[in-house]
Amino acid sequence: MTATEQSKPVLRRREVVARILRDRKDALAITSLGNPTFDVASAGDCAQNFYLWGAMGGAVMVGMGVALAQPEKRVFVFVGDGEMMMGIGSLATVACHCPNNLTIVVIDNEHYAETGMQPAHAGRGVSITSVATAVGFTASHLVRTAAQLEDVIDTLYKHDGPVLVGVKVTTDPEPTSLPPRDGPYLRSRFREALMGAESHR
Ligand SMILES: Cc1ncc(C[n+]2csc(CCOP(=O)(O)OP(=O)(O)O)c2C)c(N)n1
Ligand SMILES: [Mg+2]
Repeated sequence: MTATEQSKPVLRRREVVARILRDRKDALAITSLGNPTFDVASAGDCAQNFYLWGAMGGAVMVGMGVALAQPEKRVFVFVGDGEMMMGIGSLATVACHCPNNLTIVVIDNEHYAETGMQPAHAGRGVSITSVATAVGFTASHLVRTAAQLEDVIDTLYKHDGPVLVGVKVTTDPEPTSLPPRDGPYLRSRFREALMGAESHR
């Protein structure tokens, strides 16, 4: 395989997210705006999902708060590479707090797909997984193939400490998959799933 072939992503984002969440049990999922929200909804909308329809750059910090408040549950944050770069400093904050149940999955298409596929940092030599390592993550992996994804699944669910995995995916269009958009409804649904029906009274 040539260097050019190797650098062209082959994984489809919907398949990657569906695989990661296949055996999620009671794991929680926080998503960044746009396509990562659609990926997670496509894998199965449920009360354990909390979608951020805005707040670009904030998803990792929301996920860290949930992880610290729910130490018995695995908390996944699915973010785009653009979102992750906007909130890149949040990785340092995660490393400082070191929640042992937080897993960040960067769906890295090297573009801002949602707004028209403008080229982003990750396609210009910026390595998000290297930033995670540099700030102190003890598990940070780059995934380019289905086999590499299988190799990290256990780590994503079981690593004792924050995990970041960057998954290089294609820019191929995916089918529309729109979950509920109503913020108060999503908040109440998520809270009830964690704390019971009386929690918001
Ligand atoms: C503060 C802010 N700046 C810009 C936008 C516009 N915007 C919405 S989604 C998006 C691109 C997100 O890219 P990425 O996180 O990589 O997700 P992708 O669609 O590529 O999967 C942008 C720039 C926004 N919503 N908020
Ligand atoms: Mg992107």
